[in-house]
Amino acid sequence: MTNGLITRYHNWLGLPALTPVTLGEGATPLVHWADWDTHRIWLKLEGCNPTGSFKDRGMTVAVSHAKHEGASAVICASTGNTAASAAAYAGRGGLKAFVVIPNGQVALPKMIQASAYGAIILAIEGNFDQALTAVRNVAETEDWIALVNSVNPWRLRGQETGAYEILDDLGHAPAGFVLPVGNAGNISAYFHGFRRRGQGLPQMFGIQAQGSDPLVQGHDMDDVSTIASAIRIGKPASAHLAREAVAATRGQFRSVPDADILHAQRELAHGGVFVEPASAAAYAGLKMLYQEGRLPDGDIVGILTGNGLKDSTTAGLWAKVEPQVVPGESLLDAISDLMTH
Ligand code: AN7
Repeated sequence: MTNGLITRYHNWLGLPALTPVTLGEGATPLVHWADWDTHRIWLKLEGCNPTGSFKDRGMTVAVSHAKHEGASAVICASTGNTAASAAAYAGRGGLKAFVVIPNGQVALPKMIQASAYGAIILAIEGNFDQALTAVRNVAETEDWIALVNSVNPWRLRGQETGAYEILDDLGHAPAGFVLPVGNAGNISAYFHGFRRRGQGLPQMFGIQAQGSDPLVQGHDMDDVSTIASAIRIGKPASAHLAREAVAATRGQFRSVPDADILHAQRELAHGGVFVEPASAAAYAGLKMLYQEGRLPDGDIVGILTGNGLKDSTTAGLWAKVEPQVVPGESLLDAISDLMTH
């Protein structure tokens, strides 16, 4: 099925009749990862979306709607993945894309990706939150340019489809739900998605990175630092919705240190699932909650938001990239040796 999310879930999205701008996003794998005692752990591989991250769910809806309304350009602030997704869908829809990044704070592969799709990349001296303020001002002033950050309600509507897919795959709501939180759009969208379908709500756990965890601290942060650059965000735009999601489901916001993020990234990768650090944070959080006995019994879904190739140099901190050079004629000896180690 390559029709994409708008065709599949049109009745749930509340969109007017329009021509979708789609790349066949969604329908990502929900992998049964392991059973931990009374918990059945599922991982949803959002890195399998067309641009390698979950952002494509909201972007197909936001860009389709913007084009339908007559916009000729889209703009977003981004830590990288929104930029790549906006660039791809704008390209597909024939719109111009402007992406505004915090200078020096975005993983190089994401910048290459956005640029390859034809976006214009602008950088501001400051953090993501300042970039978001700047693009909001532009979009409020000019009506030909549509803001496609998750403050755009159509982005959130599109991201709700992740919840629809989980319900369709499992046949019921999971007991627990764990995902990484940066600007807090995704957790808010999943909450609304589960609620809209009326098949029950999971307990929702939002995982942040230590050093960039305003929702755990309970206040906005001006200075943020973490190896997980995608979620290096101090003033989550959808903080109020995210708080409602966690409070209504008796979940929690938690944060994990960078060392645990890298460890989780490695553990996932060795099991065949290569994700970027922000996504590994969710798995680190999942393990922490399990060890604390905090997870409810039954199905637990972890959302792995982005592909590992998105920030491959970070994985290079633990993955050995220098090959062992061996003479061709002694390859078997070398392999036999390595097998016994
Ligand atoms: C891999 O691209 O904010 O809590 O500008 O790229 O909905 O913000 C990315 C966020 C998690 C957090 N995982 O989601 C951006 C941006 C990955 C991400 C998040 C992001 P939200």
